[in-house]
Amino acid sequence: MKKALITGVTGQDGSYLSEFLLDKGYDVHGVIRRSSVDFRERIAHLEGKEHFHLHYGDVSDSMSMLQVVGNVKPDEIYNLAAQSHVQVSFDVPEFTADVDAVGVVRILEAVRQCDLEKTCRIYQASTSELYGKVEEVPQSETTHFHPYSPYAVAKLYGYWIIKEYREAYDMFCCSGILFNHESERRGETFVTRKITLAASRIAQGKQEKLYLGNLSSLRDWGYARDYVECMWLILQHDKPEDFVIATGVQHSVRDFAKLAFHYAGIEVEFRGEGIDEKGYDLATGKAVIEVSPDFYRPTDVVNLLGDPTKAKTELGWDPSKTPFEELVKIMVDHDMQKVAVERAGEHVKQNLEEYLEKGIIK
Ligand code: NAP
Ligand code: F7E
Repeated sequence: MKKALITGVTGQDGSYLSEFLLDKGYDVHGVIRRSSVDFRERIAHLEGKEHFHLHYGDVSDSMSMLQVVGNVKPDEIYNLAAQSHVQVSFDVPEFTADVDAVGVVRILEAVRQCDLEKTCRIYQASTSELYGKVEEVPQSETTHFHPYSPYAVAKLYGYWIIKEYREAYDMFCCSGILFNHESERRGETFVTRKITLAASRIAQGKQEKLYLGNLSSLRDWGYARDYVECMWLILQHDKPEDFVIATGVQHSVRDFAKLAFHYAGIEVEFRGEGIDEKGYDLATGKAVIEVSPDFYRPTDVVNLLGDPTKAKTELGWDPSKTPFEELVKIMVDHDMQKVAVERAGEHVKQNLEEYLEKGIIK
């Protein structure tokens, strides 16, 4: 039975990758950080399974990484741990560098110190943010990098240190240069999930308006569940190489919002420009989407489109498994249900309080 160690196991990708590897018959080990909140929502359904194990550790703590790697002796490591929010990286640049850049070399060194460098394969979660202020469209494995945020600069170190250890020590370590991938498990402050949750709340009368930043920003959005398969394929390849993982299809934040609101039952039309642009509900005439400069970034990456040809031809991965429209629908359907359940819960609570007050139930 192969052993995989996943850092960032509690995140969006970590949870899907755990499910994928368990299905493949792996013994899966995840690294978790101590938190004041015990409930790990995305992996709660896996905890207690026979081949799913959790270890305390932190990629900013060399000793803990050395201990986990030494105890587990994994065949494969997937380094998904990161401070992954680009806008937040402007607020916590030093922490982002420690985790997203130096964290990578801590793992590589832990593997070497444990004498596993000839047997353990390592996947590094690299990112399309490396292309930043893009120098060509679409972006492929040969496109120049131009990182454009503290997050991207930190990830650039991660990318190069992986390449360095591959060449210096002949280690099987690779980067997947992943373009944005989303899902119903996406963090709620990333733009797609922020939109699908808000559309669901507005449609069910729980929110008035959604405030967004740059509506014209272009992204190549895929489904996270499909992308974890490619992480695994990269480590099964006969030689260690880096791969772009993307769909090859591009949409704006505005397109995403229009479609998400449509699936939530609200037809939106955008009017105006820049900070004055608004999305109007065609049925009521009310503005349901407005622009707020609070969500503008000091530098923003605005034109990402990946070329997945290499992953398609060399790994046999299918970049068009879940088209954009289906991805948006999956997310909206999930969030419409989540909001409906929350509303039902509030209703039950209200009734219960009323009955207690009136002495109908004790
Ligand atoms: P995510 O949901 O934000 O998950 C990040 C994970 O990293 C969480 O499990 C988090 O743990 C963990 N983590 C953060 N700091 C850590 C530390 N110091 N030590 C150990 N674990 C730590 O991110 P994601 O969307 O799943 O992305 C996974 C990886 O792919 C990240 O490296 C991200 O930068 C990269 N990436 C993502 C995308 C995308 O579109 N999703 C695209 C390209 C690359 P807690 O739960 O304890 O916070
Ligand atoms: O922003 C614009 C924003 O925060 C996408 C991470 O997983 O993917 C992710 O980073 C775009 C940007 O993702 C809002 O300015 C407009 O241009 O959803 P996001 P990201 O920055 O692309 C990459 C590949 C990663 O590696 C990262 O880990 O949308 N935008 N209005 C907004 N963004 C947010 N968050 N909130 C808004 O209100």
